[in-house]
Amino acid sequence: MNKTQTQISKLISYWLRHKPEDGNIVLDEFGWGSIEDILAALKANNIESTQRDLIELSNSFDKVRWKIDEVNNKIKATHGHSIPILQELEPQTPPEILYHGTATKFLESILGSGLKSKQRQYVHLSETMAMAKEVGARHGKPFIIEVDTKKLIKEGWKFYKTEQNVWLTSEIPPQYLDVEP
Ligand code: HQG
Repeated sequence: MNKTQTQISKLISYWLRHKPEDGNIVLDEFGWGSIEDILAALKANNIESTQRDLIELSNSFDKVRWKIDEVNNKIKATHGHSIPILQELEPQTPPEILYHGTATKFLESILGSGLKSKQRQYVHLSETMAMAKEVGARHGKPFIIEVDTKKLIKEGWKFYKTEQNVWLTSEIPPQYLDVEP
């Protein structure tokens, strides 16, 4: 993916996850928007693109970020939302341990107030330590927190699996986190 492609994909993800109104895009309650609207919003930014281009762009990512419905010509972000969307997915039983990748500089605060979703609707968890490490490295020196999902499910937490091993859940208080700084 060249730089321009990266910029285009970030712009689309920004509309789909955070600010659809900036692109005059209307998302439904599940976060779906019409591809036509996205293409029009790109055009308003002097970017000529087609549905096929969007599919190719999506397929070029290092991980799944968008879901494209080619029958109904719709697109949605699979995760990362700050705008509230309803989950179409049923909650699923995750592996007994999931991992949250963060940065060492956040540890003290996480130990005090737990894992917060911050700007996002959900806390994001990974199935593998390797992926959690990558997620954490976006913020600084990575640190991986193990999350005991079995215990949380007993206490009523729900876990949603997005397309590619990204799990979404609600905020987690510190007593449920296995953190040894
Ligand atoms: C941290 C990317 C202080 C949290 C990724 C994280 C993911 C706290 C940061 C997805 C805290 C928020 C989401 C507390 C949590 N005090 N810091 N109490 N609780 N934090 O970017 O999970 O590549 O909003 O640990 O791969 O890093 O864009 O969340 O470090 O799947 O598709 O606050 O975004 O996906 O950062 O990333 P973020 P995240 P894409």
